Amino acid sequence: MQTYPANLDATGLRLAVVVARFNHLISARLLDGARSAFLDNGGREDDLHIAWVPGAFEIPQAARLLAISGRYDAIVTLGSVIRGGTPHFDYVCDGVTDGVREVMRETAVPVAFGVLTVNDIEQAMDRAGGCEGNKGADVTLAAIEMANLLPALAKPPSADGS
Ligand code: INI
Repeated sequence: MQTYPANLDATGLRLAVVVARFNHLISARLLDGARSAFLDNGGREDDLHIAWVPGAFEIPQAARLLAISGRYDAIVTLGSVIRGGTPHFDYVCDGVTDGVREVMRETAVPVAFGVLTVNDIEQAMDRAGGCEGNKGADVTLAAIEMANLLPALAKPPSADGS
């Protein structure tokens, strides 16, 4: 039996973060969480590149270009879509979730999804460093894990099973 252990060591990894400026207060907190998770796990500040975009709807386009550049081991996407009184919420949510999924399928570069989809600002604050932790940090750990796992999966196993 062969098991691929979870590896959260960010040493040597290059990470790009695409972050939406819309609801800036939330985004800034998510970005703080992402940065801390990367640096606390061995990543270097020089290997962390940040791309701000206007809103969540623009995230997939920027993430796609960063992924196909071949410069990054993983991409982290951050933002928040807060439900209002119009169907706009659903369109933006669908656009960003479908778009990010498509980038992962097309490029095979891990793209972690850290876009909050919430009913109100309080829920967003809870998940951006409040009582429910920091989603930016959580998804960065997922990005690191996938960036380490995918090359290991692609490599033929050696005779000793390592
Ligand atoms: N963008 C967000 O990131 N969050 C939102 O809550 C939001 N709402 O509610 O409208 C939002 N809209 C802007 C959108 O992402 C695009 O930037 C805009 O439509 C231009 O393409």
